[in-house]
Amino acid sequence: MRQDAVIGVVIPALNEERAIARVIADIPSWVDRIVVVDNGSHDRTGEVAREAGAEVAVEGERGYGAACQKGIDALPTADVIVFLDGDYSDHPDEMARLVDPIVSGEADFVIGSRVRGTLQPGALTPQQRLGNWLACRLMRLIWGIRYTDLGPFRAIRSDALQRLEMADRNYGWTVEMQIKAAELGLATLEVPVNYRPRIGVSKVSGTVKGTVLAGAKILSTIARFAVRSQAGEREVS
Ligand SMILES: Nc1nc2c(ncn2[C@@H]2O[C@H](COP(=O)(O)OP(=O)(O)OP(=O)(O)O)[C@@H](O)[C@H]2O)c(=O)[nH]1
Ligand SMILES: [Mg+2]
Repeated sequence: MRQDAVIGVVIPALNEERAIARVIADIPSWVDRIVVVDNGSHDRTGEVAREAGAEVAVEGERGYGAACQKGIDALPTADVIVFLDGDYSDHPDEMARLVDPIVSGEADFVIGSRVRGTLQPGALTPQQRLGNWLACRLMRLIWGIRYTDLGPFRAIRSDALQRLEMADRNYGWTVEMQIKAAELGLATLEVPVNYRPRIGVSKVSGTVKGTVLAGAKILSTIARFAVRSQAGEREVS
């Protein structure tokens, strides 16, 4: 069934020259296109990715969401889009777990949950685990949805993704996708994925600034959508 669908992978990458070739090498051979979005790296990320066989798109605006959007724009003919980090924390060889429920028609959107899988020591910081837990708890209270993670390794049908009209340009991207998927009633599934410490220097979770900025953006995104959904409910009632 996978061969009947065009599968595209988007890898946002900022200064990942040490990790990116390994990420690409572990992507299953049934994937049709791999787009590494170089987000203004100062190292050889783009060249290394190209040498490893990926297409490279360049996004000048810094930010995880901006990079993901650029990758989507590069894959207009894909039926399924998989998002994967470029730091070798995720296990690309586990991609079938995410893609198979979509090509079989069971799900529109599949999130790899690192909490349900095996987390190697040090792969997620305590602050990240707390932040993820809190975000998922709030989403459950507000929207009644049961997510366990905001994991970056995820797959979605392209037509469903278009309907989400994603807008966030940085750290709110993953949570925005999950909230909008719930609001639109997408068939969503969580599957366990394993997670290991990144290769290279931590940019977000290992720094105080990154942790605070990402945490604040995730919580403010939840608050903004909660207010909007309350207002929407008042309008219809
Ligand atoms: N931080 C950050 N990452 C970006 C950006 N653009 C692309 N990325 C990539 O997005 C992915 C996730 O970023 P990471 O830095 O791994 O974030 P994290 O997993 O929360 O934290 P660490 O792995 O500890 O740095 C990586 O593949 C980055 O290279 C950007 O503007 N900022
Ligand atoms: Mg990472």
